[in-house]
Amino acid sequence: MHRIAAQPFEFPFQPDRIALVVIDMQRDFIEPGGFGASLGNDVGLLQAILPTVERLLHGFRAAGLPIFHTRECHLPDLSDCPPAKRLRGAPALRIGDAGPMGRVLIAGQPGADIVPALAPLPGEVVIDKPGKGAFYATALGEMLTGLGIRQLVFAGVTTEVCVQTTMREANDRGYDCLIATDATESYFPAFKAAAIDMIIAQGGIVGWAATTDQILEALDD
Ligand code: TIU
Repeated sequence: MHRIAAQPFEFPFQPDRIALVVIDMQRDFIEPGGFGASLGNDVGLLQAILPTVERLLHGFRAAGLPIFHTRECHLPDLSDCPPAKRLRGAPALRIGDAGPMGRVLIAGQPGADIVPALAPLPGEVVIDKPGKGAFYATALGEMLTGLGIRQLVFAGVTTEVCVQTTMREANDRGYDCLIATDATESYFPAFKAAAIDMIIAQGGIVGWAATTDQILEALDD
């Protein structure tokens, strides 16, 4: 049995059953002028994890393990965007509005693309999702089942919104879930810390947490 040093205890790593899920590393969340900035957030905080996510991607690629990328985005006619999501609050730009990176959070627009440094390679799956969770209204669950995947390593943004929502969805579906603590980030450092604390509390009520180095060390073995 392979193991990854993790919190709250070692993660029982099964190399033939594990995949990496990189959540929403999109220009709309990470670059100025996108959705994240329109909500009043400092996107600079998120840019800091790009090299770490890249290292994690390289580790999974070198080990020949499956990689899934997600993008939060909507159809151009907004038919998959509930008014409750689009109209809430008073952002500088709403979903679907024209901004400096095209229409905000719309599939096919420059802002919805994954940042160039983390661009998916051929053979890696890209899941477009209308919700915060990657299982809701997508084929992710069926694809993972088809590949026999039972364990998921999570990276991406933001920790307490799309990463945590997806991790909770996966946990309820029976996956062993591990979050890479230095390959995820929030616009709110306290929320990132709290989300990770919540995941590993109560004997790993949602899953495990480990650093990228701890995960890569196990992949190297
Ligand atoms: N991807 C994701 O986390 N979507 C968000 O809207 N996050 C915020 O923190 N706003």
